[in-house]
Amino acid sequence: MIMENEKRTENVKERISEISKYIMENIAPKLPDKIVNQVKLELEKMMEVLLETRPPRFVVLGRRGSGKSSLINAIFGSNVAEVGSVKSTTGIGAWYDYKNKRGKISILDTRGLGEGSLPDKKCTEKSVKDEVYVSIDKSLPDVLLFLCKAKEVDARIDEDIENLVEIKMYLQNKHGYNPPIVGIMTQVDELDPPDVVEPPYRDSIKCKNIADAKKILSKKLEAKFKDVIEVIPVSAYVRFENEKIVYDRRWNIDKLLECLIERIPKNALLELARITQIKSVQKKIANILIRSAVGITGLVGVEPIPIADLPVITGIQVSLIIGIGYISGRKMSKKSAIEFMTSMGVNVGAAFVLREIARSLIKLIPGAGNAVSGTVAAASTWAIGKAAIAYFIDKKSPEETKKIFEIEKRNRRKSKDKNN
Ligand SMILES: Nc1nc2c(ncn2[C@@H]2O[C@H](COP(=O)(O)OP(=O)(O)OP(=O)(O)O)[C@@H](O)[C@H]2O)c(=O)[nH]1
Ligand SMILES: [Mg+2]
Repeated sequence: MIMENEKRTENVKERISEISKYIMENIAPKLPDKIVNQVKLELEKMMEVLLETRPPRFVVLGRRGSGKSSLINAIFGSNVAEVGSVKSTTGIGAWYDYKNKRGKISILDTRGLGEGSLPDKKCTEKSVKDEVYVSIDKSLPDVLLFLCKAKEVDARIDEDIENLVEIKMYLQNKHGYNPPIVGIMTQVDELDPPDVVEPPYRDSIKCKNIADAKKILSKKLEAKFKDVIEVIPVSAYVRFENEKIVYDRRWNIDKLLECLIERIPKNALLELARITQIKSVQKKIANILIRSAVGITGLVGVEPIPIADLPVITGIQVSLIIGIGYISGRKMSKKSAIEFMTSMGVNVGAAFVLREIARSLIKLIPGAGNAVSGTVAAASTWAIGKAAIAYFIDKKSPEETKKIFEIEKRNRRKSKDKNN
C-alpha cells in the first residue's frame, strides 16, 4: 500500500511539477498576469487533491452500541472495525487508523463518556477525556461526528451533547479552530413500522418517522450550536462473511459521504474517495479534478496554443486520468494513463518528454496554422475526464467509453460555441 501510494504520488508529482514549470517558463510570459494567477490557482488545487494527500480525521461521539464501528464498515464497504464487541477498548481516546488496501481513515473514538459504562475498568471517564485532548492537540479533526440511534433521539442524550460542547470549546479556546459538526442518526431501519426494514424507505409511515426523529435530534443539536448542523439519517447494517458482503442494509451512506466531502479539506478527499466504493462520491471528487484541469487547459489557451505547448495539455490530461484512475482504486502509472488516451484516439506522442518532443514536432510540422484554441483543448480535457469516469468508476467497456468521449467532446464544444 505504501509503495503504491508513493509510486502514485511520484507519478503525478513528477507530471504536475514538470507541467507547472513548463507553464511558468514558456507559456506564462505570453499570457496576461490575471490569467497566469488563475492558472496557478487551479494547478495548486489539483496538487492539493492529488499530492498532499492524508487520511480524513473524524472525532466520533456516540453511546456504546450507537453504531460507530458499523458506520466505519459501511463507509469502507469492508470489515475493518469490530462490531458489537462487548469489551473492546480499541481506539478509545486516541487516534486510531481504520484501513484496508485502498486507504485509511483516522478516528478518535470518545465512546462511553458520560454514560458510566466505559468498556474497561482501566479507563475512567477522566482518563479518556484527558487522552482525547492530548490526541486532539496532536492532530486536529476535520469534522466532529455525533452519532445517535434513531430510536434514542428522545432519550437521555443531553450528557453526550454536553461532551460535544466541551470538545468543541476546547478546540476553539486552545486551537482557535471551529470544525463542523455532522449529526448522524443511526439505525433508522429499526424505526416503526417494524416490517419495513429494507431500504429504500418509501413507506410513508417510515418516512414520517425518520423525518420526525431527525427533527428532534436537529433541534437538540441546534439548541447548543449556532453553526448550521446537518443531521443525516442512515442505516449502516452490513453483514460480512469471509470479507465478502452477504447482506447489505445500507441506506443514505452515500448522502453522508457527500456531506462529509463538502466539509473536509481538499487534501483528504482522495483518500475518502478511494476508500469508499460509492460511485456518486467518487464521481463528485473526480469532477472537482476535471473542473481544475479544464480550467487550466482553457486558460492556457486564451491565446491560440502553439503546437510546441501542446504537451502541457497532454500532461494535464495525463495527471487527470491518473487521478481519476486512482480514485477508483486502480494502480495508475503514466503509461496506463497514456494507454487510456490512445484508446480514446487522442494523439499523445508528445506526452513523454515535454520540450524535446515538442521541438521535434515543430520541425516536423513547420509553418503557420499549427495551433489549437483554448476552447478545443478544454473540450478535450473535459471529455477525457468524463471518459475516465465512465471507464474507471462506472466500469464501462472501452467501446462505450470511446462513445462517451466523442459525445462529451462534441457537446462541450457546441455549448461553448453557443456561449461565445
Ligand atoms: N439494525 C441495525 N443494527 C445496527 C446498525 N448499525 C449497527 N447495528 C447493530 O448495533 C450493534 C452495535 O453496533 P456497533 O457498530 O458495534 O456499535 P458501536 O457504537 O461501535 O459500539 P461500541 O464500540 O461498543 O461503543 C451491533 O449489534 C450492530 O450490528 C443499523 O444501522 N441497523
Ligand atoms: Mg465499536
